[in-house]
Amino acid sequence: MSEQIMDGMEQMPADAVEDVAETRKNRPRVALMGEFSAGKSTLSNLLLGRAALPVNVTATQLPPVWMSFGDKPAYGVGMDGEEFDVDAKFNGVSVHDTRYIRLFHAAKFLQNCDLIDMPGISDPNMDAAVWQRVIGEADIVIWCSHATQAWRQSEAAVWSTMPPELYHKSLLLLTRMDRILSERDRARVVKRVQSETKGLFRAVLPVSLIQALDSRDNPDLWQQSGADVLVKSLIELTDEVASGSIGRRVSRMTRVSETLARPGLDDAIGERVVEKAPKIVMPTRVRPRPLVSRPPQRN
Ligand SMILES: Nc1nc2c(ncn2[C@@H]2O[C@H](COP(=O)(O)OP(=O)(O)O)[C@@H](O)[C@H]2O)c(=O)[nH]1
Ligand SMILES: [Mg+2]
Repeated sequence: MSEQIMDGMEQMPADAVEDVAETRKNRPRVALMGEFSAGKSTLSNLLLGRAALPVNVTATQLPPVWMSFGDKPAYGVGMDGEEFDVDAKFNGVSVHDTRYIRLFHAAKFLQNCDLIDMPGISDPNMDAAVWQRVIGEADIVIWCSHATQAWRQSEAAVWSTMPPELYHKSLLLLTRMDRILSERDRARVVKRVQSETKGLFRAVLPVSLIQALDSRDNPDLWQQSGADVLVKSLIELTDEVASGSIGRRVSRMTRVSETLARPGLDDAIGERVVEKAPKIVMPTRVRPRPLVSRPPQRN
């Protein structure tokens, strides 16, 4: 099973790309959110099976990066809806004048859903409007939180401003679990966060993204990293959203008129979706798995 999933995260042969890109245009959109350096870009790279995004960007924050299946060149969309070319490293692209970057990869994982890598929520230089204007386009949120200081007040405060319809469709990832050395402490942090976020997420999932990146060819280590449960939960969730068994994006109808009025915006944003009444789905309980202990890292 893990092998199948890992296989599903490889790249596609070039001749198949166009067909697939055309067949399922309206994929569920998964926004990756959390504080700066919580592992959002590392998670995107893990899911895409390649270093699509720079990690640890310290000097300048990137605007939201919206990734879809395909092989078109990347481009930026300005605040006025105008599209412009960007280079592979997004040089000169600023969070202040770019609404989002569109990025395409023929990664099999992107057949399930689009991913939107969001700027960190805690950067004092970043206006909350940057992520607020994109969140209305998301169906699902994966919130990344450092396990060593998980679910800070600042995170809880931002999450409380999100539409409650997102709660049962969103996952809380405790990243950097490798930094917590004893199994007892890892279990404790998961339990604490589960109780503090009751009803706010579908599941709390502990993961070490670094371990997952290192263990793509080793099913046992892959499972111990937490990535196996994470990828399965995510595929289950995107399937439910895609099949309509749980509702799609909440503020969609209001935003459609807004976005249609703007010339030059990406087609995918202006598309019209018939809203379905959301069905209540009970949170899936996923038991945290013990992670492999690593020797303390010196740095
Ligand atoms: N030890 C450890 N480091 C991680 C983990 N996930 C991410 N990192 C590191 O944390 C830093 C910030 O990650 P990044 O993905 O850029 O965070 P972002 O700001 O949320 O996009 C990078 O140096 C990553 O290698 C993890 O699970 N364990
Ligand atoms: Mg990042």
